[in-house]
Amino acid sequence: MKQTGFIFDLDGVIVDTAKYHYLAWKKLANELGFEFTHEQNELFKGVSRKRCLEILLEIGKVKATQIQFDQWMIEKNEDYLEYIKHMDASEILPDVPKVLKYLKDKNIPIALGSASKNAQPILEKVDLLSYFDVIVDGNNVTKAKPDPEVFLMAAEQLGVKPEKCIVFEDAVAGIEAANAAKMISIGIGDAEILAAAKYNFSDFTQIDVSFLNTLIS
Ligand code: B16
Ligand code: MG
Repeated sequence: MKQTGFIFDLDGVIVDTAKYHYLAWKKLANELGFEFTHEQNELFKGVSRKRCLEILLEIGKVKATQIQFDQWMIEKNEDYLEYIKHMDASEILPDVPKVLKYLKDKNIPIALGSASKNAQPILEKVDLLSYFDVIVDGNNVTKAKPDPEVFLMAAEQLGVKPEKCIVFEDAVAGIEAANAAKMISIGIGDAEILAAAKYNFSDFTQIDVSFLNTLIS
C-alpha cells in the first residue's frame, strides 16, 4: 500500500463545466416550457445526469414516459457535448496544473473521482490526462455521490488506504461522499456551503506547498 493519494473531482475543481451543464439543462427546460435558473443549477453540482433530469422534471412539474426520459437524457448530453467541443487548457481553474505538477514530481498517486460520463474526453481536451494514474467516473460507478463508491474505487485502484486519501471537491454531495469514505475532505469553493469539509479553500491559489507537504507527510 502506498502512503498518500490525491483524488480530484472534475467539474468545479479542475474545470468549470457547470456553466455548460447549465446551458444544456436550460435549453431542455425552455423546450419543455419552463425556466431554469442559476440558483436551481446549484442543486445539480456533483449529481448524476439521471438524477439531474429527475430534479429538472420535478422543477417543471413535467411527467415523462421512460422513452421521453431516455430521449431527453440523450438530447441534453448532445447539447452539452456541443458546448464543450471547443474547450481547451485556458479553461483550467487557477493553479490546478501547479498542484498536479507538484504532486506528480513527488510521485504521489493521483486519481480523478467524478460523476461525469464525459470526464476522460474533457481531461484530454484541457491536456491534463497524463497527470492521472486512475480515472473513476460516471461510467464506472453504480451509486452516485454522496455514496462513497466513486472515491473508494479510486483509492483501491491507486493502492492507497481510504484514510490516506485526500479529496478535493466543490459539491456538498462530494464532501459527504469523501467523509463517508473516511477520507480527508477539502472543499473548494464556498466554505459556508461546504462546511462539512475538513479543510476549506476558495480555490487552488490559496493552497500552498507547505499545506500540501503537511498532507503528504
Ligand atoms: P455528465 P463532477 C458532475 O461532475 C457535475 O457536477 C454534474 O453537474 C453532472 O450532472 C455530472 O457530473 C454528470 O455529468 O452528464 O457529463 O455525465 O463534479 O462529479 O466532476
Ligand atoms: Mg464537482
